[in-house]
Amino acid sequence: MPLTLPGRALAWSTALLTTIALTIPGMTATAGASADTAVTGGTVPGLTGAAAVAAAGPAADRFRELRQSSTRKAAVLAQLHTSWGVNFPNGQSAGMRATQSVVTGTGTTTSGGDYVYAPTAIPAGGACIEMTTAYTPSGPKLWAWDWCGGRDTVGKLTNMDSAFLAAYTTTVNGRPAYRTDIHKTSTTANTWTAYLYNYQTNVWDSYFTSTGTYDLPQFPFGWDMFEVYTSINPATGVGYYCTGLAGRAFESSSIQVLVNGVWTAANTTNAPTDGAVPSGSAFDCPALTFSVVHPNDNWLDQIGAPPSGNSAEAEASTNTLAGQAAVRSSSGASGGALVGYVGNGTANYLQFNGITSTAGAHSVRVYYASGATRSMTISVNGGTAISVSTPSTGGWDTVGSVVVTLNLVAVSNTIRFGNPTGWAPDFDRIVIS
Ligand SMILES: [Ca+2]
Repeated sequence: MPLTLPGRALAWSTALLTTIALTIPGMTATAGASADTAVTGGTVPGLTGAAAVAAAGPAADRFRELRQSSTRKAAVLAQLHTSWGVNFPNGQSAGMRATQSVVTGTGTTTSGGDYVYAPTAIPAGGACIEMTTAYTPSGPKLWAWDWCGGRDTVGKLTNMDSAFLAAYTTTVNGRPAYRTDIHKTSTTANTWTAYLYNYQTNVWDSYFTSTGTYDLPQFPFGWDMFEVYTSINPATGVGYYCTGLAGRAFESSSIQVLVNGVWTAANTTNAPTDGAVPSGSAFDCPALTFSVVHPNDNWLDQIGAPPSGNSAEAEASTNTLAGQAAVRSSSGASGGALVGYVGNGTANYLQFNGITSTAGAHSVRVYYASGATRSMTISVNGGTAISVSTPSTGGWDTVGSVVVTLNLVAVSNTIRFGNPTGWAPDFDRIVIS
């Protein structure tokens, strides 16, 4: 199983920066506090029963077979099935919430028999419902999988069309995302209900309810993960999905678990990762990178570079490292390196040079590692510097990020990072959208 973590938002306004969205633990980006108020509104539209099963088609058959090894067919065994994320050990929690990214636009239909289930999540404690974001040959779908009572099928399915996106998603870390809540709703029976937050009415709408005996005792934990079912395209040498979903990101953020009746941020105890961060090659997609944005309530998986993003490494030789600023190796960093010793005086700074852009406000994600909460200043093209807080990422080799909005010019820009009064975090890279 995989991992996930979300982001939060801060409002910020200067001539240079207009907004800041932190991808640090604990905050809910745009949903705000109201998203965590357990108010039940209406019911999310969708197909149920035979209609849901029919709409899922082969994607449902594959999904079922992935979990039931005894019934796997030759076609399934011939393909790679793997996953990674966080898991929720039984006894640590009994419910989960997460903000799950949605891939939109063209290129969301898989080919070559591939299926991507990401994020897909089920709480600990014998939960009956797994909420799955599925990319299939017939398009993207959201479904509630019913894992109880021997039914083991898709219980409800919603096509992620424009109406769904308008009501049930908001922009989190630059991409659409829905927020789901799955928890036990009967104290006398094993009854679970899944909810989605409705951003038009600002209440939780119910999605699906299931009850009965949990059918997967071989998995004594829940999960929130990136899962794929793929085969290699002989023409490219990589999984079909790796090309079809190139540039796409899959993120789970603001993961919370229900601990003794209280919603708590997922952490390394109640939501450990499924082992070390894997390589993309292990998923038949060398361009696929996995990262824990924050342990362990935010994970982010990215296939190649974002299509509109302009990524620049802090350690690039074209940058200016002034004063004590220096490159250091870090296995968890993009390119295997970070730039440290920035700040603690104006002489020690990191400046990105020649950042190409169109004129106007751009969202810029700054990736950094910091074992402590620090801050950084940012100055574009020699302009007035603004200060941005950089919360701890949990370790000096653990990369997290913040998003700032910078006003850039055409065509070439300098972006300088520093801190005149204290040490800044160690910088990994920036991505301009
Ligand atoms: Ca780097």
